[in-house]
Amino acid sequence: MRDAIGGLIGRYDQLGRYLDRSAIDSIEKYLDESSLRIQAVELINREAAEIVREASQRLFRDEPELLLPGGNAYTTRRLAACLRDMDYFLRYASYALVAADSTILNERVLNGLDDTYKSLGVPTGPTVRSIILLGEVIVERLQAAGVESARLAVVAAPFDHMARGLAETNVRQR
Ligand SMILES: CCC1=C(C)/C(=C/C2=NC(=C\c3[nH]c(/C=C4\NC(=O)[C@H](C)[C@H]4CC)c(C)c3CCC(=O)O)/C(CCC(=O)O)=C2C)NC1=O
Repeated sequence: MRDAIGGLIGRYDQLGRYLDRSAIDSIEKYLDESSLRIQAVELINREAAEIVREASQRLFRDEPELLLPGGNAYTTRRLAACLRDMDYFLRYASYALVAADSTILNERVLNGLDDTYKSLGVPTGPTVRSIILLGEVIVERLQAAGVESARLAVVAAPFDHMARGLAETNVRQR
């Protein structure tokens, strides 16, 4: 597991170089964003269950056939697996948010996920959508708490990363 500062220092160490202007700029950016990252993670920790519920309700409102016979989230067992997956996405996004580094998402979440989903018939499109909806619900709650919209790309980033990663492996293999 890597974080933004550890990764940056590692790169400069490997080159045997002092931190230059661009390194200092990235560190300053990281520090400027840090209170927002903490605020987002605190929100997630406090409201994880409601965030998953809200995002899943939006998903099933848009795609009600998932819950009907023949749908992948049909039966309580599969619905529970779907909500659990959303909870995984949310928890790992919170780690990536404090780390300011999305590498952990590749290693722990995305690696092999597409194959698992294919073998179980879990549809990629709606799963990608569930990830984006989780990010949207959090962004809306932070906006409601008074955070400027322009600063919220940082919070959406890990969700975008997972959504893109899952959508891309899917496109590549088709
Ligand atoms: C921490 C990293 C991690 C992830 C991400 C993960 C995902 C994951 N989701 C699974 C199943 C599943 N995932 C879903 C998800 C959905 N079905 C839908 O229609 C919706 C679109 C969607 C929810 C948004 C479902 C329904 C299953 C059960 C499929 C089945 O057993 O038939 C499985 C198969 C094994 C199991 O059921 O536990 C894995 C490994 N496991 C992990 O360890």
